[in-house]
This record gives sequence, C-alpha cells and structure tokens, in this order.
Amino acid sequence: MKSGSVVIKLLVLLMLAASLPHETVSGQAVPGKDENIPFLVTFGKFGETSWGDDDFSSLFFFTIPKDFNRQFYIKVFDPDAGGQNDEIQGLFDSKTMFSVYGGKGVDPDKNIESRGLKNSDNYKQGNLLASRVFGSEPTYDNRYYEFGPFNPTEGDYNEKWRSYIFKIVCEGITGDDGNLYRYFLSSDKNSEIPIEGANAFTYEYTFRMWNDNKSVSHIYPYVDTGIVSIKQRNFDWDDDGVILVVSTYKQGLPVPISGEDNEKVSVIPVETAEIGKSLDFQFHKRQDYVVKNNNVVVSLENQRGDALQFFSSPIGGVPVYKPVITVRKKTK
Ligand SMILES: [Ca+2]
Ligand SMILES: [Ca+2]
Ligand SMILES: [Ca+2]
Ligand SMILES: [Ca+2]
Repeated sequence: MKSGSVVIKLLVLLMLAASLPHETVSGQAVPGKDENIPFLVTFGKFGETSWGDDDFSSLFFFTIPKDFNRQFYIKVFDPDAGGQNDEIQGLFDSKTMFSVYGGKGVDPDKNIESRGLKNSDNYKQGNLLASRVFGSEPTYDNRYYEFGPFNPTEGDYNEKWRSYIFKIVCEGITGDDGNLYRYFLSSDKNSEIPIEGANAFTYEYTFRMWNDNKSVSHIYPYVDTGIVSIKQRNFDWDDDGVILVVSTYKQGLPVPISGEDNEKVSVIPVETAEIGKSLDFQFHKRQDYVVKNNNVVVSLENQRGDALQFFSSPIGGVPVYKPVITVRKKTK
C-alpha cells in the first residue's frame, strides 16, 4: 500500500469520527447499558426479606431535558409476575402496582420524602398521572407495557439538572413472588427510542445479579460537591463474590459484604479528585460456585446523612482509574 492511500484512509477515518454524535447521555434503559444488570426486582409484601428485597417497593426518577418538547412514554418490560423472568414462591400470586407521578412534590431535591427512604415517608406526593396493577398476565409476559403519553411539562422542574422530573413507584401490594422488570424511557410507543440528554436515577437500588460468575455488574453513584465520606449499605448479598469501589482515584477498594438476610455498613473516604464525578460500584460474583437468583439492595449516604443518587447513565461517564505517576528527574 502506498503511503498516500494510507493518509487518505486516515483522513476518511478522522472525518467519520468527527461526524459521529458527541457523547450523548442515554439513561433511557433502566438498568442502564453500562450497569450490566439483568433486572430490577420487587417482591410482593408477603415475601421474605431473605429473598433479597427489604421493603417490597422501588422508586425511580426520570429526568427529561427542558428543551425536549415532545410527548414520551415510560415503558415497563415484563410488568407481570408470572411466566418468564420472575421468581416464583409456591404459586404466582403477587400483584404489583406501578404508578407514575409528576408535578410539585416529585423533585427529590426540594422534597426529601419523595425519595421514599423511610417507611414513614409520604413518597406519593405530586400528581398521579397513571397507575396499573399487574398479576400474572401472559399479555405482558416478557413484553413491554407503555405508560403515557406524557408531556414533559407534567413533570416537576429542577433547575440544577435543567430537567423535568417524573417518578415511577413499584409496589408489591400482595403475594410473595419476586417481580423482575426493567424500564425504558422512550419517545415512541411501539419501539424503544431514547431521548437525548435524559437520565434516570434512584436512591435505593434493588436489583438481580446474573446467574453467571463471569459477569460483573455496576452501579454509578454521583459524588456531589461537599461530600467528604460515604456510608455504604449492602443487604442480602448472600456472600457472593466481592464488591469493589473504583474511581479515577481508587483502583478497587473492597467493601464489607453482607450474607443472607443481613446488611453490612461501612464508611468510604472521598478524595477531592472524586468530586463532581461518578463512582463505579462493581459487583463481582464468587468464582467457586454460582450463587443463583441473587437479589441485592444497595444504598449510600454522605457524612450529613443525605442519600446519594445512582444514575442509570453515569454522570461524566464511567470513571477509569488513573494511577498517580510521579515523574523523577534524570540524574546524570
Ligand atoms: Ca407465591
Ligand atoms: Ca413475567
Ligand atoms: Ca416481571
Ligand atoms: Ca440476595
């Protein structure tokens, strides 16, 4: 090959790279694509906490950028508890209620109870925009159900994120089976079309691990200004492998892990270099045997007791450890 054609090929490649869209935040899939988590999980309220859900409810917030002015849908994949994907206990008898909220009272920055971290919190403030109860329903087994369409301005406006905020609450209102499901924020009813700049977050993450000990799952809390330490809590990890915290500064800090139906709490120091970025909590399964159907709960709070948000699409991207290199001057 002549060097001239190599140069042309390089130029074409550079032009192609320049024409690609810039890094777009697409937090439309929950769990997000970097998280490598198969499903969210919520048990019916007569379930045992030893199956991995400590409160039989789950809350997620969606942020819609203010310059997006079209209607959208919040889609739930496999909303039923029955058939494929779900965790049966005896017979399938769980009923799960999904409810979408907008309007004043939803924004968790302005209304702490909206986070629903304490059982006594009234986390159903705002306008109820849509709600539906699912039992075992073949129509929606291994398929999407669509809530909406919604108008962005039906959300609660948050100036910091320049976004309208919506909330979806999932509650196991009866039964004891585990409902496994996922969300997708879509601009289209019949397919999954992401909204540029949108994201999703939660304060208490209850999720299912893969039944594959080669897979690593991730969740990405955002470290806001003023945080100096983080108290982590993990519940019902079933002595599966290790949980590591990775950041630009931390190569892989192990945290104490919980067993069956118990929790482990520890404090993680935060460095200045980690502020304004995401941390990568990595969930590595144990290697000697496969811990099956492992559901786990993780939550974090800062030194003031405020909960941290886990974003489906990590703010600032997935953090990569950068070793500190000390440059030594050559001595003659
Ligand atoms: Ca059952
Ligand atoms: Ca199902
Ligand atoms: Ca399900
Ligand atoms: Ca578990």
